Parts: sequence; C-alpha cells; structure tokens
Amino acid sequence: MVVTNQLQEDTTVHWHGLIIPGPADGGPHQLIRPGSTWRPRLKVKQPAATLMYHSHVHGSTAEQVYAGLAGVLLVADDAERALGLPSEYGLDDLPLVLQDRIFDQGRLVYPNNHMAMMLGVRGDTILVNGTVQPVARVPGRLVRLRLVNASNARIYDLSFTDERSFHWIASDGGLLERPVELRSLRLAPGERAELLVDFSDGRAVTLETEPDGNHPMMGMMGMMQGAADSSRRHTVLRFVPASRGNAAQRPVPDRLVAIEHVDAASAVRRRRLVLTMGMGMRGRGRGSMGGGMMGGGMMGGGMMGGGMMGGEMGGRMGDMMAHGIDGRAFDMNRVDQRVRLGDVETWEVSGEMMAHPIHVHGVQFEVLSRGGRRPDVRDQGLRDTVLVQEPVELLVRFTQPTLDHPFMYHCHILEHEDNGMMGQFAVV
Ligand SMILES: [Cu+2]
Repeated sequence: MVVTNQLQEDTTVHWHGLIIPGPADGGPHQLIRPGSTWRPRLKVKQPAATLMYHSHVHGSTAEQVYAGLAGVLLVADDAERALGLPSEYGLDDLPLVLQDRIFDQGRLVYPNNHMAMMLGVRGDTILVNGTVQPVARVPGRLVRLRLVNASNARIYDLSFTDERSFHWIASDGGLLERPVELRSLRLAPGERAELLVDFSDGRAVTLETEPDGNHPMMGMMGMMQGAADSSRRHTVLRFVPASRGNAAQRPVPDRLVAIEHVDAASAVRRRRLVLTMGMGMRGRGRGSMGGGMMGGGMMGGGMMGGGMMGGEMGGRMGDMMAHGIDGRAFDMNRVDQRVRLGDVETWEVSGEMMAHPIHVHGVQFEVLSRGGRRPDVRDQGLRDTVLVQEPVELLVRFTQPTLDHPFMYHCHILEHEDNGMMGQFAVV
C-alpha cells in the first residue's frame, strides 16, 4: 500500500480486520506526518472478508473518521468464488458504509462537547457511502450487501420496512459455515456483516434502523444534540429493484465454508478486561458536567447502580478523569499485556454503564460465551469486533508478531477510544 498524507496534521491508516504483523497494522504508533508517504507491505493470508481501513491517531481518530478517513477493503478467495454468490461489484454486490453525521446548513459539524465525548457522537442524518437519502437500484434477484458500520458511536439495529427476512452469510472475519435467516441485524461500530437479500418480487423496500438507546441515561440524553439518538426510527437505505429479469434465480447456498475452529481447551491463559467509563472526565471543575448533570443524586443513586459508582468516584478520582480499561487510561508508552506468539488465550471482556464494541488488532476470535451462557447464533463466526453488553468470553489465537509496534485493543466507540478506552499488547 502507498499512503500519502496530504493533510496539515498527522494521520495513520489502520487496516481493520487484516491479520498482519504490528509494523504494518497502522495503529497510533505508525504516524504518517503531513506531506510524507507510508509504504507498508500487506501480506494477505486470510479468508475472503469485508474489511475496513480508517485513521487511528490517538486523540483524533474520532474527528478524522468523522471527517471522512474510512474506507472498505474486500478480500476475495477461491472458496468464496466457488459458491457463486452475487459478486458483480456495484450491481448485485454492494459495499455499504453506514455513518451518521450532524449538519448545520449543509456544513458538517462535529459536536466537540463533554457529553458527546462521554457517550460518543451520534448524528441525526444517516449516510450510506457518503450519500444523504440514498437509493440503491438493484436487479430483481438475490443481492449481496456488505454492511460496514463506520459510524463513530451508533449501533444499528437494521430491518426492512416490510419485515422481509434475509440471509446473514458473513461476519467480520469472513463467510459463516451456513447462512442464517434473520429479520433484523445489530451492527456495532467497527463490525461488518454480509447479507443476501431477495429482491425478486420487484417491490421497493427500505432498510431502517431502530433508535440507538446505548447510553447510561436514556431519555434525558435525547435532548442533547450529538450525544444520543432521538426516539424515531431512521431510514438507512431505500432499495428500488428492477422488475424481475428472465435470468434464473440462484438459490441461497445451504453451506458456505468450513471454519477452522480453535479448541477452547488449548487456551493457555485467561485475561480479564473491564471497559471503564470516566464519568467526571474533563468536564469536571469546568462546570458544564461536573456540577449539573453528573454530580447530582440521579447519577449516584438512580441510574448508575448506587454504591459501586459512589465508591469509585470517591475512591479514585484521578483515574475517573478519563475513560479507560481496568480504570487506566491509554498510555502510548505503556504495554499493558504481553502474549506469546502462537498462543491461544481466553479474554473475558466486560464493560461499565453502556454497551461497548471491543476491537482487537491483529487477531480473529470466536465468542465462547455471553452473559455466562452459550452465545446466540448471532455471535457465531470469526470476529475482530464484538459488542460487549453482557460480559463476553473470547477465544483468541495470536498468529502475528508485533515486533516493535504493539497491537491495540479498544472500544470502537471512537470518542471512548480517543479518551482513553484503549490498551496495547505485545505478541512475541
Ligand atoms: Cu466504549
């Protein structure tokens, strides 16, 4: 890859989902200075998948992605081609980048306030591939949608207006073993999913999303622009099929690919990570949040679970100034975990107060359990990002060395990441 930075500020490009060694990964250590060019060698040795790439500069990832620094990377292979899935790019195989934005009289606005930093930025305008009020004209047959959630914070809960079912065929890491018929699909920031949708009835239909209720104080936040979602459903994308052609419809395959599962018994180590929220944050002492919203009885008693927060707020006020993992904010100069190359480990990840999508660089994992139970069918497949609402147990295989460039693990709500909800690990 050849990446030239023509901005007036530093940037990086992280290949989200590519399983490659540390120096090529494009995390916050691999800064591309203004006017300079980065030439990483990317050796692609993984199954066909829908991946993404985006800026990963610590402290400005959220603003840079919001301004446009995100894209899609498609990996293809023979096993996928042999299935005969819809694969005419832009015709019946559509990469769809979902993002939400705020506009003020046509100007893109990033709400850089404390509440937005605490909860993550959500916009009231949904864009698909950068287009407002998008319409997809599709053939009247089976169409493949490659959904990429490149939003800063919004969790999509997608369904069609006529409640038609569709087949989910691929997770972050590539194709599933067999298609799963669903009527709705949740997609957290950083996650991807591939669907097969049948448009052979020739009827126009709209893909919509439920309001995003992911914040600690539902209802109240609805009043604050950029901090939370309104209560209405949003239109994501309208599909207008051509009337059915005479080409024979290919059926949805019964089986997709064989996935090489890692034996959970081969895990040599268990690590626990807690995604922690600094409720005081930087607003404290400057008035806007410290006194009014956050300090009062509502937070302490009602919504936050009482004693635990009270104790934490009082006990380690210093740490509570920023988001973090295990109560510690990200530090570029601190390697938080050390893993042996080739090892399999179990990572238990839980979070505070909101659902947080955890993303781990340089690996793929499977979800072993969610909320202490066997995961739902929707948790299957190889992943690099998963939503932590209930605590999850992940089976992770470390196949890539970090060399002198550690990998990141972080919340993919980009404002959380920028404000410290990130750690780094070495694989040697
Ligand atoms: Cu988070």
